[in-house]
Amino acid sequence: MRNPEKAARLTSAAVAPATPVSTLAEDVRAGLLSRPRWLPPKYFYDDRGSELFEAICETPEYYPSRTEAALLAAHGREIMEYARCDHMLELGSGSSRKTRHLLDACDALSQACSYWPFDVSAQMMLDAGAALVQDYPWLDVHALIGDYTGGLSNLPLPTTGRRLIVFLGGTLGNFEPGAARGMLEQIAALMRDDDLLLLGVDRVKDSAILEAAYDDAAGTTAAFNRNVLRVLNRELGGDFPVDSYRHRAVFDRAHARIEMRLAARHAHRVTLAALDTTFDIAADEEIVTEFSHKFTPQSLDALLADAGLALDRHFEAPAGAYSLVLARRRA
Ligand code: AVJ
Repeated sequence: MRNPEKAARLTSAAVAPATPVSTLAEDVRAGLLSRPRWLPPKYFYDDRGSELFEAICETPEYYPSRTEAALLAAHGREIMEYARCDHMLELGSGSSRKTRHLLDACDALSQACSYWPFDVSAQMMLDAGAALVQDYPWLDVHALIGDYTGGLSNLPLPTTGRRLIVFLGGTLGNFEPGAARGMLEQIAALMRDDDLLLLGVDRVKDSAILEAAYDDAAGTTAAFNRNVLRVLNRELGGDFPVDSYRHRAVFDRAHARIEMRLAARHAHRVTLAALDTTFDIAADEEIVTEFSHKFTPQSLDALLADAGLALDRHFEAPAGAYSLVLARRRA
């Protein structure tokens, strides 16, 4: 066990993108000038959006978060005993709430490790980190502030010690297949033979269950979806009539993905002052705001293999509703 007196057990560092990350203005111009029009889902997560997402996780319809948490609670000890990691890097760590199942397992196993959360929301990470070093006297937290879509090659990880890379929440599903493969290849590049990836992904299932999960009766997901227009209005001097958009969530079985869209109730013109551009939106025209890809054991295996990874352990929720997998680099 580490000496609790050890000085700075909570550190933070900014991580520069390895590849240029397009700006909000660039993404919005490209997306809204395309057909169909689209907006990247990462812009959902301003403070209001993050709150709404936490509220979505509490809705009866949105099962992925609680199902993943149950898998982590049930298998956390087995996973950490098997991984025996010295360093745990988590992509998109957010509140690190679910990660506590893994840290509790380390505690129970008297197996110390250091934790490297990597996320854009610095304050959320530092608040979570302060609570973690308080609750786990043996833990060091090194918060990495940045956008993991800008690449992982600049991460200041220790060169020695076993790594466990954690990517939870089904967030890999937001990437289109090519980008998902690219993300996994970047992760594989951080791994040596003894290192592991812990990945959480949602599974293909009945369309009604999937569509309900993305269109809850209370309208929380609808508010989350519309919130991206508030972000554009605030950040780009826009005049989107937010309430003139209907929320839609459709499961496209051919692409095995949920598509979230915003549909205009009537025709209108939108001006984004910061882009010095106007857009004429037709009645019932849609803006695609998120893809959430769902996997089968076969499609997950194939995606991992394409990225040079091999499935090692598979923890499945009842009825195959969700998958938590451990993968290692393919020999
Ligand atoms: C946090 C990205 C995994 O795609 O299921 C929840 C976000 N979108 N409800 C998902 C989300 C609509 C969520 N991820």
